Amino acid sequence: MFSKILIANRGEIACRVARTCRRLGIATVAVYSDADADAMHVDLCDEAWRLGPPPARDSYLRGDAILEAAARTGAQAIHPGYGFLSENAAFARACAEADVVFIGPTPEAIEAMGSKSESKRLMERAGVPLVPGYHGADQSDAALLAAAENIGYPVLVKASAGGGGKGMRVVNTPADLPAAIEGARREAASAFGDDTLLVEKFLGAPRHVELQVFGDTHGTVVHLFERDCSIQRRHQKVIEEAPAPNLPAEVRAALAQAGVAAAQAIGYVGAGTVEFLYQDGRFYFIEMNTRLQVEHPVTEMITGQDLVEWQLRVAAGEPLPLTQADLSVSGHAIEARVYAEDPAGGFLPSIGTLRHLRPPTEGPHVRVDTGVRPKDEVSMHYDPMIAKLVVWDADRLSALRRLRTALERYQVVGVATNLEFLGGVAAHPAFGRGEVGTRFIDTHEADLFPETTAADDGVLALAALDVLLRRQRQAGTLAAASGDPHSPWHVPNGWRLNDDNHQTLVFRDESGTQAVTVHYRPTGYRLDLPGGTRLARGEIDASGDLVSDIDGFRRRVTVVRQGLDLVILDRGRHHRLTLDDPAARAADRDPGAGGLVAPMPGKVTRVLVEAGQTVDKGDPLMVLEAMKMEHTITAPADGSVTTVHFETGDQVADGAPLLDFEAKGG
Ligand code: MV4
Repeated sequence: MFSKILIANRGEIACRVARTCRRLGIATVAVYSDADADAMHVDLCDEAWRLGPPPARDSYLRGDAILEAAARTGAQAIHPGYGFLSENAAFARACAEADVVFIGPTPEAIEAMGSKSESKRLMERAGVPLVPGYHGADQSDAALLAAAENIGYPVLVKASAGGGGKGMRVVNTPADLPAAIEGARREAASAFGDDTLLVEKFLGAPRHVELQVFGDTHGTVVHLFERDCSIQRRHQKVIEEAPAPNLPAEVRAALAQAGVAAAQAIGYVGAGTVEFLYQDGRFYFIEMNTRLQVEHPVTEMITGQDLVEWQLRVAAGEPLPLTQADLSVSGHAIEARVYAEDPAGGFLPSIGTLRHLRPPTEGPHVRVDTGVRPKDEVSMHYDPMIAKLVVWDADRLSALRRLRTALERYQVVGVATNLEFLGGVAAHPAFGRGEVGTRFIDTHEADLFPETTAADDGVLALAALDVLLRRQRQAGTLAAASGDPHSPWHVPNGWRLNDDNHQTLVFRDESGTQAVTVHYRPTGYRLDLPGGTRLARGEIDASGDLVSDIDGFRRRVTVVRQGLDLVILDRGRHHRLTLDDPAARAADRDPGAGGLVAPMPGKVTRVLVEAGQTVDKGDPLMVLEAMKMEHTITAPADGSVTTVHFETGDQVADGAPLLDFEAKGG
């Protein structure tokens, strides 16, 4: 077994490989780009080697730099992970030439499976069922046209060197075929440097079922059962599971036999995935992937095997750890890919800082494979995956229940994510019935992309309660720090002369603004909400969570605040609100002048500081009442108050300078 390996990847898969190496006592070398200098995978490895600037072509795709790192660190083997160089035959060859073990299949197997046409020819010889089609050497228009006639329309034109659906064109009539061939050739030549095409019968609504296979260097090949990867969006897998739901036993057995035959036909070594389409009770080979796939954890969860450990042992020349007879399926596992992307914005990547990041608690039923930590940046340089959330239970419905709960508990603030979208898929009745197919998202689009709705009373009550409790805590802090801690002016209870203590909070979200009038009560707050009145009370606990009691209904929610923005994370929903505070906006409007002005005409209800007092950014300085709302003037930065222009009870005009302020070092 190796004593040190280099992990030629980043993110969650690099962390995942490092975890197995640590468990096996194998030293690890990380490689990183400048964008990943502080990344989690670097910290998880024993050593780290800088590859270069962030772009993958200047870092993680630089085989020469990776091999130099292996030589300089004495790594005996390289684990490529997935993506990057994991299916690059030239890199696998360069490893062999550098006398470094490439943890994966032979360059020949990578090359053979990299060509759809060649892989189909090999599978045909091995008796593996193929989609009816043509994958011959004669690439003339006439040959392809004749093939399409023979197959029957609609047909699918595919690039032989393509993958993941790139360069695929559905053709419904003979008249459309010449242009489709021309376009597919052009695209294949530019994308893959190879314009070889194949023509297949188009399957309208297939399931995507794939078989995990494993071969060792002693000629043994086993399978570790199948995965269903049908829930995809534009060839990007979203949810995967094992075993495939509602697959007849005889199909399952035949598919496994075909997959093993496929791997044996090419003397496959290492972890591999044989991909099939399944439709109308029949399955068809489409391609074989010569890497450890993103979704391998669901196979690990139902077999209890560590596939990276298998890879390391096989690459070190050991026989497969188990025989086929030793392997069996236990329970059901589902994986959801958590991404920093915006479903409402066409699933475009969402770049930003993970201001708040709290995965669900891991255990025997929940696994989180991630490569990011709180405050990390999701950059545009790489795939914006946040984590793979994997759940397991004794059966599919139990696993599904765990998935829904785990998704609800996955908290991410700072970037848009697909968490709510994933929750929608997991909660969809059709998914619950196992009606999975590659057209699932298209079919149920209306359910999966609901209209955004305004914050309801429940959310508004939580937001108001959080604001009030934090103000109460802030006032307490200020009172304690002031010379007169027991002054009634420090009590944030909306006190008014000859009037009920109340104030109004205005919250804004995508749907507009909503007001909450707050009436102070000895035991909490009576809130007048758009839909009625509720009694709210609670506390901010030590972790910063809001422990709320709204009309006796108690629950803990996380509220992440930044300035006037609040994100309420409650049962999987992320409610984004902004506290509309004209005074704060006024301070923002003119923070530099040193003067803090009245955002509108009003009356000074509280003066919380005096001339010469030092304050921190955000500290409340003065409170105005205007439009039946209370507006707190806060310190725009750390600094000190130099002059206070008004006293409690004074009327002030819009724009009147209220206090003079000097920023620290200003
Ligand atoms: C197909 C197909 C329908 N008919 N081939 C091939 C690459 C794979 N990632 C997508 N591929 C497909 N090949 C024939 N003859 C439909 C797809 C396909 C698909 C397959 C599985 C899972 C998701 C998919 C999404 C779009 C298209």
